[in-house]
Amino acid sequence: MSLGSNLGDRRSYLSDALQGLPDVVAVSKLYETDPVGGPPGQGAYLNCVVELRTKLTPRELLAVAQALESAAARARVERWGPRTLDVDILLVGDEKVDDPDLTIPHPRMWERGFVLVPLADLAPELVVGFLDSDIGRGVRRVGRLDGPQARP
Ligand code: A4P
Ligand code: MG
Repeated sequence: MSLGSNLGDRRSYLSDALQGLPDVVAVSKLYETDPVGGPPGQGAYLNCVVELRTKLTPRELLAVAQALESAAARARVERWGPRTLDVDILLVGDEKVDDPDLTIPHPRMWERGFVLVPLADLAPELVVGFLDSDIGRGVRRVGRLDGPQARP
């Protein structure tokens, strides 16, 4: 799963989301990233990617993601606009979901440095062929999130 925030205390929103995710086994480094899409002038994001070992279904994971976003008091004002917290499901094993409200793998993940660079921390084999020389542009490492840094 991918976590992003570009409003308010970004680091706290990500840390709280991490605490609220079940069955976490690994967390990428933390990155500050230039906004992709959305209105001009929005601030930089903090992004990271989290690996779960879970029996939850994709739909149960979506419910978890949306509950975490609500807890962060995220207002859905504008697509791709600034947000306190965005929680996206990137991949669930080899599963494919193509419903109106849920698409897995996340359809835009393969072109996004703010997803692929942190994903490469956890699963470099997944991003082989996608990490071209440009993909890391606008993606800067800024340390780690506080909290448990569990490893598989
Ligand atoms: N949805 C469908 N598939 C999924 C999935 N795999 N994971 C649906 C999570 N949600 C999924 O999302 C809209 C709907 O997508 C949800 O209700 C869910 O049913 P949203 O979070 O309400 O809206 P959004 O995030 O503004 O739109 P969208 O299309 O999800 O945007 P993206 O693609 O997630 O992009 N730039 C940087 N640097 N860092 C970022 O983190 N994030 C975005 C959001 C744009 N630019 C960014 C970043
Ligand atoms: Mg989203």
